[in-house]
Amino acid sequence: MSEKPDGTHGDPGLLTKTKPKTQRPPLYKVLILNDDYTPMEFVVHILERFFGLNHSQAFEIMLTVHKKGLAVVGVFSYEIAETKVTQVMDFARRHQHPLQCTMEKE
Ligand code: TYC
Repeated sequence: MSEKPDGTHGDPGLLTKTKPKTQRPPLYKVLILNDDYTPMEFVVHILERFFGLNHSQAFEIMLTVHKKGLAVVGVFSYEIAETKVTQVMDFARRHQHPLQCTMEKE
């Protein structure tokens, strides 16, 4: 039976509403990984510059990465996550630091 704009199927006496399925786009976590060479201040700067964190948030996340090995720095749509990873990797490479940034489906 064809669906009417009100979600019913023509006969007002029949309550056979079709629930509209709203598909949410998948989200991606962006992660920063620890290494032994990238200076702490450089990581803090990256977190402020590319992830809009304030200095104390950036410092805290940098310390988490330093102690635990990695941390999620944000959750984004695929395109935004990919852009952040590229920006971080390019910036780190240009400054000759081995910092690694990756993304992972949530
Ligand atoms: N471990 C680094 C150091 O001691 C600091 C660091 C923190 C590096 C976080 C990378 O994602 C990182 N200089």
